[in-house]
Amino acid sequence: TRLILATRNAGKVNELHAILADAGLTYELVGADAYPDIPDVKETGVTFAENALLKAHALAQATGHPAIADDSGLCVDVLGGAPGIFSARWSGTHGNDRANLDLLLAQLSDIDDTHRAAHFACAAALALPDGTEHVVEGHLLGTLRHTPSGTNGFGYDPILQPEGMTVTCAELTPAEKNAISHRGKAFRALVPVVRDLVG
Ligand code: ITT
Repeated sequence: TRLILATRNAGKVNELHAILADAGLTYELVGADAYPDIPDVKETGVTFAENALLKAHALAQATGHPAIADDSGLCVDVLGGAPGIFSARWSGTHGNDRANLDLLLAQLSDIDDTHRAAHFACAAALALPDGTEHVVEGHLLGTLRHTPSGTNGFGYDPILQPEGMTVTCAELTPAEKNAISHRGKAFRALVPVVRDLVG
């Protein structure tokens, strides 16, 4: 069976491939790059789950194959959950990780260590061409540093220190991060759903 992953991020494809293989599931997993003629769907949802479902349904409809999509971001308690679904474009330009991180740190400059709780969230959705859908969420709780530390990962990894740790996500190896991350948890939670609905 062919399974489409609604992302152009090769790292995400590899990560999900490894998780499915660990679970003994052997699908032909292909990223959205395999379908260059299918336009990216507008992320008009107001939650991670809505956006993940929008992307998964669009790809399942367009390809005729089961599709998986994820939507993720950083939610800061003292900002009422922002940047949230706007994490990738918090500074205005989509995907400018450094500008996004710098703006967030500036916005939190007056906030002391006891009020810097935040979490990464990831919604992972599976949609079938017949309209069947399922969505799961994973979270990674932590606190935000005042200055970035570490060079691994991407996005807000250099400032999120997971609960119970003394390093940031950007100081973890990819395997260490996957084991605890919002995306790792969501993708692993999706495995039994894929087994049930796709077979
Ligand atoms: P897609 O092609 O898969 O849509 P994307 O990077 O645009 O990739 P995501 O929904 O995966 O979109 O991520 C949204 C933003 O949230 C991302 O740009 C980061 O700023 C932040 N983010 C999400 N997961 C993160 C993680 O594991 N570590 C650090 N930052 C993360």
